[in-house]
Amino acid sequence: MMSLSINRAAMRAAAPARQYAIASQSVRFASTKTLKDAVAEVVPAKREQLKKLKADYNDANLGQIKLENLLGGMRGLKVMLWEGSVLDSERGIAFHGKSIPDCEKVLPTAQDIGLSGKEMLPESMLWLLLTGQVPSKEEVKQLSAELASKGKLPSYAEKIIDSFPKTMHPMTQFASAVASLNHDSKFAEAYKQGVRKTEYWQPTLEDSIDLIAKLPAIAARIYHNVFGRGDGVQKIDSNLDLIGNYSQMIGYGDNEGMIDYLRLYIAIHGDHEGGNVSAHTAHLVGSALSDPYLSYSAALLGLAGPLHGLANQEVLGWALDMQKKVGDNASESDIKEFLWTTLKSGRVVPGYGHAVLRMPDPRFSALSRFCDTRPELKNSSIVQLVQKTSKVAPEVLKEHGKTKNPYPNVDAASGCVLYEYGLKEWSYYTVIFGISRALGALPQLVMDRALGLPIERPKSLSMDALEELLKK
Ligand code: FAM
Repeated sequence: MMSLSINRAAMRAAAPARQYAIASQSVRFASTKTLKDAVAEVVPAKREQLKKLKADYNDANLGQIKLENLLGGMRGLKVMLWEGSVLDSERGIAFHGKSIPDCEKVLPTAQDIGLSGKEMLPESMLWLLLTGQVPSKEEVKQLSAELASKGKLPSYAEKIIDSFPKTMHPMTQFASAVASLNHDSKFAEAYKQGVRKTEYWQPTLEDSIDLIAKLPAIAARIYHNVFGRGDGVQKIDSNLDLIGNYSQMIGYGDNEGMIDYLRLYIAIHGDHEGGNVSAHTAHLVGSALSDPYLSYSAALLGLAGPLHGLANQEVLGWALDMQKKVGDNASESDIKEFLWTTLKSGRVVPGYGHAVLRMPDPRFSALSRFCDTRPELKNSSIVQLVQKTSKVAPEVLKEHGKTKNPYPNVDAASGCVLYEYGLKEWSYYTVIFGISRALGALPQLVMDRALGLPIERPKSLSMDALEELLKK
């Protein structure tokens, strides 16, 4: 077991007055640091880095703002600080500098913590996103145990979820249930008690870990209530990882392929830098010092839009329509014709295009690689159709001439695997994305509080005001 002692000096610098003591109920293995210890070590260095950036470059120019930026959804404007990941249009996502293949090589897997499964664990990704460091196997095991110990829902939240009509979209239920947990927010309570600004990050981290731990149980309860699947109990096994438990709760505890797929899916959907709608929303709402439950609930509502997270639900419905039309073993020209029918009807091709990427999404490639390693997926007609479409669609979209990125994004692949494994209720797919996005959005909220970032408040202008300004 690795021996990593807590850096006491760093802890003191991070929280000089210790007015808010980090609750120490987390499970601890001898001489392995907890995630909270690791974050406490990182915070002073991050504060120092920000101080130096401000001192050296406060007046530096990061580019011009053109009218097209203002009218075009602020594409390309460098106006947000986001620590967990940076998205390069030609290389794709890097989590603290690590590409998905890099992460696949170094992040601990289920096997590494004594379970079966070869994919990286979301717990490992969470650790990386929060601290910038690759955790040891023991640290991940400990984090898994901590999440399991905090995974049970309070009974008031269960009652709230059970009161939702089955016909309410699962994402609306998800966001509402997450918001309800603010009833127990340690940040909100600490703020009420007058916690110091320098210590905000600590209860923010406590809430974030609590919330990440509870997302699977919320998601599973919604799945059971709406679709009648899973045993409806959301029992948590302290020996399982976050996704092992989630899979158990939704009735997939015996399906090794599905469990490992969910681990990969949830790890790589975790963060996609800060400007996407869900991540940006969490940051924006959090900047008003709304607690992590409220901030992440708002993020989920953004994720529920069809141009963002809901695209994974849209893709599956669209691919099944195509399958009905073109049958199994469809030819390229059948697929092309279907693509053109979609485009000519004025709809977007779901699962294609991206606001930043100008290449096939590496997350799509990672999920495709997973399919290639599993015979049950390799032989699936819907997986084959989706893969074939990914080869044909870029040419069609180029010819169509509108989208700046004709390549598949992550949503092109994610749903067909769930479908093949028997999770066929595609209006639920974005909920799974929603379990994942917390891994990136909440760590940034912790950093926002640690760095003392201000409330977000850009300047807006009316068209009259713009005309007046531009005519000058
Ligand atoms: N099919 C047809 N047209 C598309 C298209 C697609 N897949 N992607 C973009 N376009 C159109 C777009 O609607 C726009 O048309 P107008 O000029 O008529 O408004 C034009 O091409 C230029 O758009 P862009 O600059 O290339 O893309 P944006 O940055 O405006 O939008 C997306 C990015 C992702 C919203 C857009 O590509 C899209 O609607 N894709 C389909 C939905 C989807 O898959 N979303 C999921 C994105 C995913 F990564 C995620 O967030 N989970």
